[in-house]
Amino acid sequence: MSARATATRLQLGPGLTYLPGYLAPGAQTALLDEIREIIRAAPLFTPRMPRTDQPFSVRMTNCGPLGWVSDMSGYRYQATHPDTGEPWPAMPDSLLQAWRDLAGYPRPPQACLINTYAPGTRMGLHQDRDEQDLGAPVVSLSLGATAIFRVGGLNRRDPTRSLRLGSGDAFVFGGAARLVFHGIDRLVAGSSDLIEGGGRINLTLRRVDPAPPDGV
Ligand code: MD6
Ligand code: FE
Repeated sequence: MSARATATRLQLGPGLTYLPGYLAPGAQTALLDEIREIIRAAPLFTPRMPRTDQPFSVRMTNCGPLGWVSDMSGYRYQATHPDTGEPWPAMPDSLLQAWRDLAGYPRPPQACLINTYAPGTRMGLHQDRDEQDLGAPVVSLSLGATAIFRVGGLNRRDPTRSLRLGSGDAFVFGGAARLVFHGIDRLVAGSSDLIEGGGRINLTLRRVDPAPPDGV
């Protein structure tokens, strides 16, 4: 994947890095093809909120040794698809390369959560805190329609700011920002024709297992 190693890295705050246009158009198409292949092997599922059983509006799948799932029994990582019971497909080299380039962390990612958005879907304000290794960042890559991404602070009620995440943009949450609240308010209609129907895909690469005692 021809990621732009020289992409602009905007430091939005301690631990928050935004790389607009990190993936060149050809790299976006190549990655989208790889994601479609993964979805064929590990079909999209609709996660449900623990306790309330309310469905998410976003449909998901994963690749890598572990995948993030959510249902009545809670949020967790597991090695198999919740519907098919099969192991998740392998993480493509392009994603491992993006992690090496952006994470600044010596161990490889263990999970890539693939979130798919149709127009009209959103993702409520949340923290990513189901990983035991909070020393590793979360690396996000977006494809397709631009999303209005809201980023706040460590408390749900902290002030937030909004950012437009476009196709090919990368975002890294780490260090002091690893547990900030964030969410997707909406997609911007007509912003991209990479994905038919104005859809969007977001990939988040994560390290899950506890860090060894030496901190790496
Ligand atoms: C999304 N992203 O962009 C949702 N989480 O669709 C996330 O929830 C996210 O972008 C952790 C780190 C970066 C992210
Ligand atoms: Fe998140």
